[in-house]
Amino acid sequence: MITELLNFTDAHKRCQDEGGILAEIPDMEAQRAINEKFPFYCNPDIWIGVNDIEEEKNFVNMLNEAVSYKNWYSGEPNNKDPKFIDDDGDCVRISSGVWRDASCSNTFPALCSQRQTIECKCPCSRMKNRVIIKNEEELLTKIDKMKKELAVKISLLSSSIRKKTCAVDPRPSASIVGGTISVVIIATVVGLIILSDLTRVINFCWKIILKRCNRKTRAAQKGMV
Ligand SMILES: [Ca+2]
Ligand SMILES: [Ca+2]
Repeated sequence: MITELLNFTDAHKRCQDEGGILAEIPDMEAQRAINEKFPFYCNPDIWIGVNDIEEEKNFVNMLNEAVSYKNWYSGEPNNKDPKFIDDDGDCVRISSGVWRDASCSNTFPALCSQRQTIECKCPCSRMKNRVIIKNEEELLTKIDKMKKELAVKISLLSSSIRKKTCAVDPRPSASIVGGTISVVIIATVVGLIILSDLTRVINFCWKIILKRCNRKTRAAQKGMV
């Protein structure tokens, strides 16, 4: 709701500034709700998003669509505004809970809706601050500037972050440390495997030695006999 007294055009612009448009009343239920929220004995008339500016008696909403629900006061629309005799009545206001066509130059509060406008059917919040650069040189300068702003200083990254980001680590210490750690890990694993089987290896060798000793002993005994 725009409470400031504005003419029809300015009221619509203000609604657009708020992200909407001058509101259309879709049905009787909505009209009743509005009349309850803004009782006529407390408020002046209110602009709504209905007009016949383009074609007389062809009342449309702010998207230039035909208006299905209408709530005219008896005798309206008459293309007249008692306060502006010389002007046409091409813009619609709620007055005492019903509609009157009135001069668009008149000033009233306005009822806005959040419906998007024809000029901005895409997400308005994103398009609102867009900057269009048509000059190629200016565009390239802007891209270079953004690159510098977004560039990451690789030298400040830790080695783990470098690996995650696939950034090359040019530091000699990184490759030396990495190589040393790899060798230590491999040596440790191999050592553990050997240690775990060492007892079996010793027993196996000891059995072979004993067998050979026994054979030699038996051969010697046979020779003596
Ligand atoms: Ca009219
Ligand atoms: Ca009228």
